[in-house]
Amino acid sequence: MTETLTIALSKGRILDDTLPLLKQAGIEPLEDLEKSRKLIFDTTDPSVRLLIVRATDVPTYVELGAADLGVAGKDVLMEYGSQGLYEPLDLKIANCRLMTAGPVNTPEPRGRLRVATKFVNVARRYYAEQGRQVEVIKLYGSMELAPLVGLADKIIDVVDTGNTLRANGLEPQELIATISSRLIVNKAAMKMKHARIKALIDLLAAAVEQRA
Ligand code: PRT
Ligand code: MG
Repeated sequence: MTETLTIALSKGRILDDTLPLLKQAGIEPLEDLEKSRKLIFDTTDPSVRLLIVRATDVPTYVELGAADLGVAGKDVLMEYGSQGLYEPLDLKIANCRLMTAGPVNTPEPRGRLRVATKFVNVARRYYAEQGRQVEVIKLYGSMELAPLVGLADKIIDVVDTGNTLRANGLEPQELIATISSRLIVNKAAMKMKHARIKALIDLLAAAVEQRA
């Protein structure tokens, strides 16, 4: 009997960069995921299916066992808290940096710093480690706008080229973490389906090596 495996992915850069790795591990979706509105896909391996979820929801699906495995950015994992998950492999894809950013040539305010971000847990931890008093403002997107309209002094966001920051008169400032996407695994699945999951991790690790 072949155990089934469910893998949670998000559309966009994670999907684009993960599909070639899965292909090398012998897993290809049976239809074009970007073109379809479906959220569950069969693959060339009849025992493997793919789920499409929001990037920030991948850890939830995997920790709670709705998916056995998933691919999530380290930024998302830092914010979610990954003690309920295994993180056995750095896929070295969707690389970027988690950074503070603020208006160009603007001195920091004297009092309490206001920081807008969707990474509120990361932000609180980062400034607490520095002993810095901050007010963290939760946003769900378009963080770059916040300093321009006086909502916040700084933002914390992921940066790749920095073009989005520059286009809005902001500059990258402090590096919080270098980010890549990780394979994550449900803890119970890792026990119950160990041989199967270990074999897939090994194939993906080889695919990552080959890409490097
Ligand atoms: O878009 P959605 O709200 O559904 O979720 P998401 O933004 O978390 O998902 P997605 O697919 O955009 O990103 C998935 C993962 O890709 C993130 O968790 C990161 O680990 C990683 N990644 C790599 C990035 C970027 N590069 C990146 N550049 N995620 C987001 N961006 C954003 C950045 O914040 C900026 O607004 O893309 C914009 C362009 O970046 P620049 O610096 O090149 O201009
Ligand atoms: Mg996005």
